[in-house]
This record gives sequence, C-alpha cells and structure tokens, in this order.
Amino acid sequence: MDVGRPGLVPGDRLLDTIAAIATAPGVGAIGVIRVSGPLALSIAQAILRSGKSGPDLSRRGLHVGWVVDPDTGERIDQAVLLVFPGPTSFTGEDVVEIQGHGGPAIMRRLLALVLGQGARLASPGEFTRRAFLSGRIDLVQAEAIGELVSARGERALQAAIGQLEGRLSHEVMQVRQALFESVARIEAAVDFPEDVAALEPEEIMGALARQRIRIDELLAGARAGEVARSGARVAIVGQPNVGKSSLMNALLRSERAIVTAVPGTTRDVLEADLEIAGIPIRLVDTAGIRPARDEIEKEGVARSWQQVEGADLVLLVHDSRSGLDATDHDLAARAGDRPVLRVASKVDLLRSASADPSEVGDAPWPAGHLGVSSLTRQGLDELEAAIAGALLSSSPVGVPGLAVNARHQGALRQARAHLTSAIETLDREMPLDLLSGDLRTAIRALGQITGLDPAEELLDLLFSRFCLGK
Ligand SMILES: Nc1nc2c(ncn2[C@@H]2O[C@H](COP(=O)(O)OP(=O)(O)OP(=O)(O)O)[C@@H](O)[C@H]2O)c(=O)[nH]1
Ligand SMILES: [Mg+2]
Repeated sequence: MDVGRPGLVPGDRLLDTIAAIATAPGVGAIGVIRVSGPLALSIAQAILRSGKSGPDLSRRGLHVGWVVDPDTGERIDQAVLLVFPGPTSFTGEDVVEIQGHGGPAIMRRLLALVLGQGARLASPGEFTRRAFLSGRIDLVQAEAIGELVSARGERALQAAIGQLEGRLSHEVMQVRQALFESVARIEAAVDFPEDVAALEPEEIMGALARQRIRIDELLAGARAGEVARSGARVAIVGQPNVGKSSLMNALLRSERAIVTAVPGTTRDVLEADLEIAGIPIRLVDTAGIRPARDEIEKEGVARSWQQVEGADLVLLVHDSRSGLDATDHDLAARAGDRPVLRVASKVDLLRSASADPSEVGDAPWPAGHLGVSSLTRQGLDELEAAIAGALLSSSPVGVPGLAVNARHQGALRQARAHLTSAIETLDREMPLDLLSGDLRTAIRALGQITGLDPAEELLDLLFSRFCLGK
C-alpha cells in the first residue's frame, strides 16, 4: 500500500546491513538467520559453496549448498539460502535468509560468520522497522506483524491478519480522505468566494457527521479487539456448594478443581486457561461466599470478592432449586458495570428438567438466567455462547475483525474530538475558516495511525516490543 512515505534517505543509518537469528531459541529442525541490507548478497556469495561455478545470487530464489567460513575454508552447515533482492523484499532492501539446521550452536556460528563478514546485529523489530521506513508496509501493518506472532487465539489471529491486509488502514484512510475533501471545499469557499458555488452548511455538516459515525464504529470495535487479543478474565462466583467448581471442570472438560458435597470445599482462587469461540479466556473458580468459619475461609472469601472486581465477566452461580438471595444481589452489585451472567445450576435436579424448557414454555428458572447442569452438560453450549457474546458485545456496531489497539484509539479519539468541535462551529454558524483548523488537526491525527510523519520516539517504542529477528 502506498502510504506516501519518501524513500530511504542517504545518510540514514539504514545503510548498514543487519542480521539476526529469526527463529525461536532452542533446538528445532531448522533455524533461520535473516540478513538485510546492501551487503546481504555479497555476504551470501562469500559464504555459500554450491555447484562448480558458485551460486548466482542476483535473482530471487533459493540456493542449496555448504556454508563455509571464507577465511578458513571450514564447513559450518549445509543450508538453504533464500534470496530476495530489493526492492521487492520484506524490508525493501536485499534480503537473504539462511536456513540451517536448528541447533543453538550452529545458529550462533552462522550468525557469527555473517557478522564477521560486515553485518551488524539487528535490534528488536529492526527488520519490520525497515519495511515500514522503505514504504513496504504502513505502521498499522507493522503492528499487525507483532500481533500475528503473539496472537493467543483464533480471533486475535483473524484480527491481526485483517490488519496486515491493510483493512484498518483502508478504513482510516477513507475517513481521512473524506475529511480532506470537506476541508478542500471549505477552504476554496473561503479563499475564492466568488468562484465557488455557495457552500451548503447542511451538506458539509452531513459529510462530517458521517465520518464521525465511522470513527465511532472503529472505536466500538476496539474493546472487542482488546478481548480477542489479550483474552478475558471470567470469574465464577456464588454461595458455597452451588456447583461453581463443577462448572469450572465442565467448561474445561477436565477435573481441575476439587468437587465435594461439603459446602466450603474451594478455599482458594483457582485459575485455568481455555478458549471459547476463539477468545482466550482465563477462567477463575472462587471460594463460596458465606460468613467464614475460620481464618482460611475468611481469606478465601475475601479473595472471591476481589475476583469480582478484577473480572471482565462474572458468572454468578446459584442453585436452580433455590432462588437468589441478598448475598447474590451483593455480588452482582459488586460487579458494578461489568457484565454479569446469572447461572442457575444443577438443573438436572429440577423435577421438570427432563423436558426441554424451550418446549414446555417458561423455564423453571428466572427469565434471563442460564440453566445449566454440569452433570448432564445441559445448557453448557448456550452458556459458552453467552460468555462469548457478553465479552464481545461492547461492539454491537463495531467493524468486525478490525483490531484497534490503544495507539489507534488515542488517535481516533483525538480526531473525533476535533471533528466534534468542527461540527459545533458549523452548528453555531460561526465563520467557515474556523472549521478548517480543527479538520486539519483531525486529519493529522488519523494520519498518525498509519504512520504518516511518525515521530522517531514512537517508532522506537513500537519496534522495541518486537522480538529479535522480526
Ligand atoms: N446433580 C448435580 N450435582 C451437581 C451439579 N453441579 C455440582 N453438583 C454437586 O454439588 C456439590 C457441590 O459442587 P461444587 O462444584 O463443589 O460446588 P462449589 O460451588 O464449588 O462449592 P464450594 O467450593 O464449596 O463453594 C457436589 O456434590 C457436586 O457433585 C450438577 O450440575 N448436577
Ligand atoms: Mg468449589
């Protein structure tokens, strides 16, 4: 995607050649050393022995042979070299990837060899940074690479792929373009009032309002993206013996927590990871809430209360044979504005449980409660769907699958604030030239998302989070 960045500037520190081990440390079938920069091809030429006439590395492709130390003639590894001459490479420079056997000792020797031939060790994220600086990818796509690698679940993966494809950038650039058009019309009307047909304030107002809605949609997707990326904490709370630990085990499909008929079995906070509908989830079982009988239980109950506050979603469990009481209402109140799902447990013990409640009409548990049985697994699919829905529901109109991270959110909010101020100016029938200042600031904020005119510190911060070799 053309993001309008200038090419590499001579005198930039991009002119040296960088190298790093790109695969994870440890033993693997293969290990990869990545080399990028003006010396990449000549280094590869110097260290690879293949065929009688030696390799022709001027063309894109793969070359198999022995990697040798040209100074001593010593053979180091049998390897595959992937050669990507610039500018159609990841970084835009000449890139060589050396695929050797993936042992730590071999990798270290290969890296030392490449460094000995004039490359220097890359800093974290430096390959991706070069890809950005050479205009091969924009900033959102650079971030997407980081997120793709660290994605913990299916949804996060999809969002990162969408971001890498440039979907978020595309959305943002469209809004930016539309604002540009409004500014151009306003400024033309201000500068050449006689040449430009009278500007209809309603029309400009409509155009600006439409772009604000699109920004709102992107922001609404942010929370969903956050949950998809970093996962959600789901706390199971309720009174003793209602079946919290059984529910934890049923959702995990493993006997993780101790279950007994004795109320007060669980005394500590128990955590386990699982994935529901592609969302990584940390499930938390807690001690049943009641007036504590001893010191241990007292501490356990205190921790249960804390879990309510630390959760992204609370599963408030009660026994379907008895209703909710004051303690349950206190728990729900403690959840504040966090989403709470009310779970009526042990529905297999209800007399009418054998009949499907959806067929007989009203379920025997209160409306809005989810009836489940950890024993027969009745209602568990619905519960999982409700969990996923509650975690993602803050984006009812969000653009699906777009990962909007904290940095993008900051810029979108800034753009939105200036857009709002422009709309108010228009509303109060103030002079038109007051509008364009706000609109231009909004446009600049949107440009920061994809990395038009990025600040050096921002790039340092962003790429330092990458691992070496990325
Ligand atoms: N029939 C039936 N029994 C259940 C169900 N869920 C839990 N039980 C039983 O209810 C009792 C308590 O279950 P637990 O899962 O330990 O309940 P808890 O809420 O974790 O209890 P504490 O840890 O004491 O707070 C055990 O005897 C379970 O076998 C269910 O869905 N159906
Ligand atoms: Mg328990």
